[in-house]
Amino acid sequence: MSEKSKMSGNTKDEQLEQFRVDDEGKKLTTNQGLKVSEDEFSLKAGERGPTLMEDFHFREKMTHFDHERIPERIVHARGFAAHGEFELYESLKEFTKANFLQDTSKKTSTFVRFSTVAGSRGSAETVRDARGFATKFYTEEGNYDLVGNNIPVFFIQDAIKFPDLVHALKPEPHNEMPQAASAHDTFWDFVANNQESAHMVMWAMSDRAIPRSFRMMEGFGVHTFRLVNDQGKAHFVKFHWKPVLGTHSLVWDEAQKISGKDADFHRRDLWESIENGDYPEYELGLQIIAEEDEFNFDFDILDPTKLWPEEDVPVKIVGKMTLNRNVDNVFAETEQVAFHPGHVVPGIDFSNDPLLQGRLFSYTDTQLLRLGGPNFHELPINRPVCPFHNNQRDGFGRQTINRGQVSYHKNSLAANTPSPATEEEGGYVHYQEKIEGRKVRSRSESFKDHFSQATLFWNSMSEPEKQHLKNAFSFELGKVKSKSVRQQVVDMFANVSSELAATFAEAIGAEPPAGKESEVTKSSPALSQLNTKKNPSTRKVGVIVGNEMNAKEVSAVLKALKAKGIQAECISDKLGKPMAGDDAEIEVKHTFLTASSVLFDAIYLAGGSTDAKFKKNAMHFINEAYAHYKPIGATHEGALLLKEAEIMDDAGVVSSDDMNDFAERFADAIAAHRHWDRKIM
Ligand code: HDD
Repeated sequence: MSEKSKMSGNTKDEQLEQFRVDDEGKKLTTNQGLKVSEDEFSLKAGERGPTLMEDFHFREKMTHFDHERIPERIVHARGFAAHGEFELYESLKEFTKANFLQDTSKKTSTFVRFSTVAGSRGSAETVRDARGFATKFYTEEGNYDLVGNNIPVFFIQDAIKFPDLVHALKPEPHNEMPQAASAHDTFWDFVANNQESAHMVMWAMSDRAIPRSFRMMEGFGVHTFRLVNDQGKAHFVKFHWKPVLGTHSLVWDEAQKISGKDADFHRRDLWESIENGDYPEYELGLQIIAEEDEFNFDFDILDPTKLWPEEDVPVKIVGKMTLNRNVDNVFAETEQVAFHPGHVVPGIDFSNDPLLQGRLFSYTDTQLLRLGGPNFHELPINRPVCPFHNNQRDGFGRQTINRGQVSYHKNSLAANTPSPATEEEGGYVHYQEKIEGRKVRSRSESFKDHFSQATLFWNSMSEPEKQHLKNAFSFELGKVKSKSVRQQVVDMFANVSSELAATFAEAIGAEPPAGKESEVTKSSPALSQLNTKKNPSTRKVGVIVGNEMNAKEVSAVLKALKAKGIQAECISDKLGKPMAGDDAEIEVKHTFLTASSVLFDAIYLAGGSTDAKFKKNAMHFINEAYAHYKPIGATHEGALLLKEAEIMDDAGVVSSDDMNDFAERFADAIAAHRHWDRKIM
């Protein structure tokens, strides 16, 4: 293991260390430890003769290779993960007895896997989709998994519909198209015929579904859970992760282009940030509702298609997670990690949300297939950092060597051990909720309002965000071939907003929607990304440099940007150092062929001499960045290009002869993320 990857005091990291192996500098052996003398040629009867069965090395090497793949996750197949630590700001003793939420001096190791939902393991990452945000806390009382998404609500209300939802969303079965996209008939047919999906569809069509980075998206536990304190008192809770950098998105045209230019855009961003020491941080937030207030809302708090508006139930920020180490091996860690919403610790309990209840079955079931048997908890990444003892034995890949003759409970031969722990000893006791009812297959009346919060979401959007929603619906339904499905969706979303439905109806040639305007006028400002934190830190600027540029002054600008955490990478017509004298800090990392404006947050035209071809390439960068509302800066001869593009005084376009003034104003423009106030259709 490299020195860098050691995290002192991180209990999970210390445990993983026992399993790490460095092969570099070692002799090649078989899996039995036998040193191998030849690895290029199989054993043959004569140089030109047939290969022999007795070539055990060939057989072992080939057999292992033949079995290297495991089934990909049925959903969330495409994911990327990192290790981290969670620290608590204040004790939550009042609400929960969970050990890792008591003591502010204690750090808990975590492992987070981010993912898209629909695409296969090799699909592009900037597609329109929800993102998984699954966190494993390795606590002293066992693993606690918060298996959430970056969208706070879900498409359906009952887990029994999950296979239908996923069948409709995934590529269509007859031709396996389209990959990692909801823009097709079966998904929208499902939506129109399962109208509880309305609220989440609004989120999925919004900018939230095309995040700029895993580091800049929120996470939500979605369901209502319970916190239980040491007095046995319970509160309802919703979990939030709030990114310290704020919540930011791509624009659709950019997201599509990135899918081609860099299918690994999000994992690269996460990986590089951690390698650079720009550790992603997320604050943990709780919304808490007293049990007595369960029925004081105009929605059912057990309904997973509903959020709790932050203005009504404030988010209490209680701690922070920092992701500070990349994995050593993607398969061993990211691929083999097994999350489960049912992995809880004392002090955290479930609610009767029917979606959550079904999830409690599905996750173990899927791991049995995916990870090949019941011993997946023994894989290094899944092992708790506390000891575990029970009477479970055997099965594929068993690693633990349980000693002794007893593997049953109750017994006398081992003094009835391992024995259940009392509550005082840390034994998990389920919250004793009183339940009365008839066995029924039905939806509660209180789950039947599908549109109010979809309208709340619409009402909360800024004008640019509303425009993006209109465009997204027009795009997605424009790809739907069935006229009937298109019309059904128009009529459905007329219940959310007639303005929205009328706009996309026109774009897709559907009849204007029938139906009346929603009566919901409430909005929740917390839902708009325009109100998020604005921070220039870790933003990436593409610096276009020509020959004989003023390297000294440009270096000063880059230094000033760096001081604000902004990263600059130079682009030109060839790699190396531009003919700029001897300033070592200007090094061209990308050419016009290998870079693209869509891979940067902002473009800086740093001047220097240019020929016609160079100018054409630079103009392409400028026009594209402009169309994606990105900050554009220019100094020296770069300002001439701005003039030529006729965008000199436009929103988010900065130029100056004074380098200090320029760096300040350009950094502000970068912090703003996007400049919507441009005349772009
Ligand atoms: Fe799920 C994976 C999140 C509903 C069944 N889910 C999975 C992952 C995340 C979520 C983040 C990837 C974990 C990882 O990185 O390994 N799922 C959610 C959220 C839901 C949700 C936030 C709604 C609130 N899921 C849901 C339902 C079911 C499932 C209703 C089935 C009843 N989910 C699965 C699964 C997966 C999974 C099939 C696939 C791989 C895995 O579990 O480990 O069992």
